[in-house]
Amino acid sequence: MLSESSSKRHDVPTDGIPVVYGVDNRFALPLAASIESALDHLGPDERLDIHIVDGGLSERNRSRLQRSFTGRPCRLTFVSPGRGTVDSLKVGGAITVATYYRLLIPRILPDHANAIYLDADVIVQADLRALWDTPLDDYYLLAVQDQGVRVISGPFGLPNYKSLGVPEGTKYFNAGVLVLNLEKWRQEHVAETIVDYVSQHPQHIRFHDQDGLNAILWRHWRPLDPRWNQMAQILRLRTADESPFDPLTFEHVRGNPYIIHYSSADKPWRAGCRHPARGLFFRYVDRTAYRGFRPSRWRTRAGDSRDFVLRRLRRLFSVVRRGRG
Ligand SMILES: [Mn+2]
Repeated sequence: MLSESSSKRHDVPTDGIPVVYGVDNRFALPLAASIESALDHLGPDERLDIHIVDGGLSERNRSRLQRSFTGRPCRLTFVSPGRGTVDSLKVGGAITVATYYRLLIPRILPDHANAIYLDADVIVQADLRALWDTPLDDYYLLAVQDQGVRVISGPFGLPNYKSLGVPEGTKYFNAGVLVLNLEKWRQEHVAETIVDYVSQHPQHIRFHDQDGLNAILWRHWRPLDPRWNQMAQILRLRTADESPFDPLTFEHVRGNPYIIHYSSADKPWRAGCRHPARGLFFRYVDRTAYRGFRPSRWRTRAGDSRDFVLRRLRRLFSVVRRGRG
């Protein structure tokens, strides 16, 4: 039996498969590489309808992105995050406010039943149509089990898992690649619930909205084929036993990923990156308007200020809480 949401999903793509990214200005270049990689693997009759939640792209970066994909089978729409639903969400380190843009997607795409969300630090190596066609049924989202944290009750999981009623051994998912059931999110006010959780439990938050997503949706997501989100953490393991996967799956995820997620702090666009797929990243960069870019030490430091992030966050999310009804 086909559920309502999964049958509707196939009707949407007159504009293409909806894919949402959330970025600030520092992620313009990886975003270009990510889109290029997705188009490179898209089937001949497919299109991508790309929505970029724009948390401060410069005019120059917006036009470079447009220029990179003019005449390609995609449409780029820049969306302002507008006013959010919280007044204080925790950020820090290299994490930017853009991580929370995932939670705005149900509102940003009010007419869509479903959408794909991708972090800008991913390179796609398969046709996104296959991800799009994975049935959602009544789940709130599809995701891949995290290859670092692994379980909610484990180290770096949710320290308060017991009070949340989460059983030992419950999988923790990574939020870098998601298929979202937007209808259910809107019906059940999932974004608002997560925002409330994150703002009420700052002491338990280590991975930002991803912790909130896991705390609220631990019973309501379905695992994807883990090849859809190869995390940097799995590349450091020696055997399948150290991973969440059986030996065959372990080899598939490592050797034949559908999406490569530069999920550690070791990013190809920063100096000194040692990720084995850093070369692939620049192959895609060189097919966009950013061609020729290579990181230098000087560039890596620019704009990494936590104060900057906090300022943006406050501005973005402060007003709407009051306006919530
Ligand atoms: Mn990421």
